[in-house]
Amino acid sequence: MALVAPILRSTLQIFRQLRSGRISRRTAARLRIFFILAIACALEALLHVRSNAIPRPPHDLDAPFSTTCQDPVRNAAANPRENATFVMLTRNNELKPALQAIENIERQFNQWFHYHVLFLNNEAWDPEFVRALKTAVSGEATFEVLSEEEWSFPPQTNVEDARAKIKEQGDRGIYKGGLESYHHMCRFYSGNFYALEALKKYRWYWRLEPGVEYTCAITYDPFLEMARREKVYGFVVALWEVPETCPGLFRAVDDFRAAKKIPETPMWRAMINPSWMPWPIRRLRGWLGGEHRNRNGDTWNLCHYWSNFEIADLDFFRGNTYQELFRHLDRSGGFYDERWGDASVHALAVHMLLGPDQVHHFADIGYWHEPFFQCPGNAPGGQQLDLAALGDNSRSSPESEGAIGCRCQCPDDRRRNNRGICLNTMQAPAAFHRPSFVQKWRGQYPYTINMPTVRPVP
Ligand SMILES: Nc1nc2c(ncn2[C@@H]2O[C@H](COP(=O)(O)OP(=O)(O)OP(=O)(O)O)[C@@H](O)[C@H]2O)c(=O)[nH]1
Ligand SMILES: [Mg+2]
Repeated sequence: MALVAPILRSTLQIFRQLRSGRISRRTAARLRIFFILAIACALEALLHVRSNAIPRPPHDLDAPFSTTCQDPVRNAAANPRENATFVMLTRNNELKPALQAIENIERQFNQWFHYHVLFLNNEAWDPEFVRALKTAVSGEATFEVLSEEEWSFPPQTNVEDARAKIKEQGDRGIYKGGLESYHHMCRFYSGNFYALEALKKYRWYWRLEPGVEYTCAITYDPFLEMARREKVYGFVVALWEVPETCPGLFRAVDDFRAAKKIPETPMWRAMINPSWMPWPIRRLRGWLGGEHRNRNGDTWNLCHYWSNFEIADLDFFRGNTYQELFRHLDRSGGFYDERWGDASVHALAVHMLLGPDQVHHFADIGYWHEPFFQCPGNAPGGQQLDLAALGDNSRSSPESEGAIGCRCQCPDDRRRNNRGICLNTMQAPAAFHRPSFVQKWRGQYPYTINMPTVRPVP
């Protein structure tokens, strides 16, 4: 207060003198200082924002794996299966959507490649479920029940307090925040799944959910291509997180990053909205904390990969740093005090620990998890009409310019029904071709930013 009053008095005096047209030498000097300070602050803020810019790589680092139909029978015969499995966490009462998802992935992919499917449940399996799903999978299918520790609160949790917080999130209308089982699910997929005994022998996993639909044929082996191109994490849809579910998550992850001295790479910066506030105010905001804000006063842009689809190298999650990160988050209580989602935890970890060439956007995969979809459309001249394995083409969407899919049945003419802002922001470190400022301003984000080159695999 002692400082604010004289500043206010001087400001008033300056205004009075400006209005009267008679500016004293003292006021002129004050004005000069004021303008110099204002310009310095603006320049510093500009420099801060510029220092967070994502450098453009010399060429695109992540092209689609395929841009036409291929012969799936030949592809399956040409290479042994990767050390990989599908994983579906589901409940007995989800028999119908689980069966639908399995029949769909079998028709679009697994009828040729016969990968194993691991079904997980937190309760004893219903024999009817097991019988129906086992019959539907063309590879091997196994059914596991999670242990109490794998599907519950972390040790040392005050369960009563945690339940009260969950109830309070439900009362506030936070999306699925009031469902204890949903919190367990998010915690499980953030930290416990990769350590399961039943998954130990596998290196790769493809996450499947009941009710999802693959809308195009996948005629090559995504696991094999991930391995060949040294990719670690693959996704189809990138979106904004629901802000109310995780106000403290970004701070917790960034504090971990800073404590471990993990550098702020372009990948990490792709998750950040740099603050336009001048340095002292920015640092003050960082010190005071606040939702989605780190200690520098910058905020998370809330972008994340929609983890209901995920093809990933499990060794990434099993690595020491990811496990330490999970333990750090688990100890902080945010999986229950808030409703931290595994999608955001994975995405922040991926952007903290991986390089831009290790993440893959499956732009050629058609995928629908209510309410969002991506559908690449049908590649002109690339539909392999004489290939018996792909069957009849009569129900496919028409071929369209620039499309890269195989035998897709897209829900409508659009390639996706979610805005491409997060996709473009998160892929910027890998993208030589990017939308221009004008395109961004008009909201025109390309469907896939790294087209059309498919780099040959050595
Ligand atoms: N066994 C079991 N599986 C669950 C439970 N809750 C969720 N799951 C599974 O966890 C996965 C994610 O749950 P969803 O309810 O689909 O969550 P979501 O995809 O984040 O949210 P939606 O957009 O509503 O689908 C699905 O495979 C569910 O079947 C549970 O209590 N028990
Ligand atoms: Mg779901």
